[in-house]
Amino acid sequence: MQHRGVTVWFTGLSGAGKTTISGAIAEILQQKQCKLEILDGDIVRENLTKGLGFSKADRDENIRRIGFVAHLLTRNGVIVLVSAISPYREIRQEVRGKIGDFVEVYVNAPLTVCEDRDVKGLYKKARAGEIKGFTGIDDPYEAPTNPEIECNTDQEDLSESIAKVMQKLAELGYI
Ligand code: GGZ
Ligand code: DAT
Repeated sequence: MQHRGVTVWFTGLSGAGKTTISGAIAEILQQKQCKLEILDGDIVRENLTKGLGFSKADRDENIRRIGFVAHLLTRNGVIVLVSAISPYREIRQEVRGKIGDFVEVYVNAPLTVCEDRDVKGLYKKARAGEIKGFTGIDDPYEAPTNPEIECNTDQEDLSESIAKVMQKLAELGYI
């Protein structure tokens, strides 16, 4: 399939569904022979941003580096799927401005739902005080004010979330 380069940026709380939705989108795009790359916070933090923690400065640096790589790929025609909590609005806006071809997906589920899911058991640890500065518990999350797409993963199933993203990418002329 012919397509343009774009960064699709999934932001939201831990456990909201960023990795699940972006992984499913990646599978669909791969089947269509699209050029794509996944930059997932978890993986990126093991190499590109290894050593960074979760202070505001470190999170912003994490996002800036991910944004830099996403920009390089995007301008070479790749569809880049980024999944990172990216809790601060200002740095998301900065990255958007640099990349240009940028589609923000707010993966939105209430904290209580994310906490019930507790995919990796980290909320339990955060509540027990074993992890400090956990997003949503004792660290902020600034929701996007005007995302291109919002997936309410507590109310819609995965196929609906996928459809929203695919439809918007088509509508914007990227695929
Ligand atoms: C938030 C944390 C923290 C703290 C470890 N706060 O569910 P996960 O495990 O896979 O997603 C979280 C991931 C967040 O990394 P990001 O690079 O996406 O964060 S940011 O965009 O804010 O830079 C979680 C785990 O790392 N994790 N400690 N204190 N999430
Ligand atoms: P994140 O990458 O945001 O930390 P995840 O993808 O690892 O989150 O976990 C999300 C969990 O929520 C996973 O167990 C699947 C579930 N889920 C339920 N409905 C969903 C939907 N519509 N979209 C994505 N995930 C959903």
